[in-house]
Amino acid sequence: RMDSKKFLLTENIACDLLPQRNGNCHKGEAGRVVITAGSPGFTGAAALCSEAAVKAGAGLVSLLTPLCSREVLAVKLTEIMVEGLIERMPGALGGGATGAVLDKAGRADVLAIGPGLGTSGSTVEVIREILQSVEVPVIIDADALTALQGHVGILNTMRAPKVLTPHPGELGRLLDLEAAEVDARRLELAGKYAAEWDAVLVLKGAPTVIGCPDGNVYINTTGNSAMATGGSGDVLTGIIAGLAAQGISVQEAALAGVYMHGLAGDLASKGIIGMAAGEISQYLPQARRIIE
Ligand code: NPW
Ligand code: AMP
Ligand code: MG
Repeated sequence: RMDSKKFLLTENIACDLLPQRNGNCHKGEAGRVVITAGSPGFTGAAALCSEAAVKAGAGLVSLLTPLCSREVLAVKLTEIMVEGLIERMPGALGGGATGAVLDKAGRADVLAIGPGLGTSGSTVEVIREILQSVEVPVIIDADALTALQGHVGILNTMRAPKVLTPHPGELGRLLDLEAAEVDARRLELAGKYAAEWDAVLVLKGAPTVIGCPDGNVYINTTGNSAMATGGSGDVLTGIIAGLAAQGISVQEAALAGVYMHGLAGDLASKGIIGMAAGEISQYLPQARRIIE
């Protein structure tokens, strides 16, 4: 049986993991992120995720979204490049989207996939095809996790290093367990399935726990209940992608990212209920300064 250890995820650990930047670097060296996210009614998830990657320090962020969501997102997002993906029906990705995402991701440092992307049949197929072929590190969240329901075997055939960021409902879907049971067994399940899937498994909640491929588990010490608001998780995905693009491993990015997300949420909300998820991103530079 694997000897799994448990650690508190503290500021010192996060500090040691944060990416360093050369004073003379240019945007292409500061990390290229590709995000595949959004669909009608869920454009906010794509916007929150993309903006968080910028505020986590990524040099260039591209958003690939179903064609019918492209214009609204291009209006919403200023620093982010927005491209439309071919659709089978409005909001449902067509087969040609797979190659477009793989091509773009192949020229980037990291891919994040899932926030607000939708769960229509053709979208789910495209997500699975992308995961089976992608070669750059990938952050798998939200609807990309749901696309793996009944297909978790894909995780063991993937070549790319990967981070999964489920809440208990999403991990429960993959394991055929109730969310309440996942919540109650969070430490055990995070370590067990991180090892089984050779993935970094960020099981979100209070507290968020991070299982590593070696079976070790980190317990986060930042964050508060003001973060229980729509879009908080989409922000976390953008942070982890933004950090992973800056030259650290997916495990380092997941650990530093979870810590920074919670700290930015603490700074933004001051523990007072009524924060909007996008405010977390605005406090990321300050959180980074505190940790460094
Ligand atoms: P219940 O009934 O609430 O108690 P889903 P989702 C259960 C996008 N978003 N945390 C929960 O139980 C996302 O990116 C877009 C959360 C329920 O049965 C996704 O693409 C936004 N849930 C899509 O919406 C802002 C928990 O899991 C189920 C839980 C759907 O994502 C919002 C919910 O999971 C959102 O981010 C826990 N700790 N424990 C936007 N502005 O565009 C149990 N559950 O059905 O995957 O729904 O997480 O909202
Ligand atoms: P999602 O459900 O995908 O939007 O993710 C929610 C995010 O907010 C995760 O990062 C959670 O850890 C965080 N969060 C939600 N509720 C709390 C809470 N009560 N305390 C701390 N963090 C929370
Ligand atoms: Mg989510």
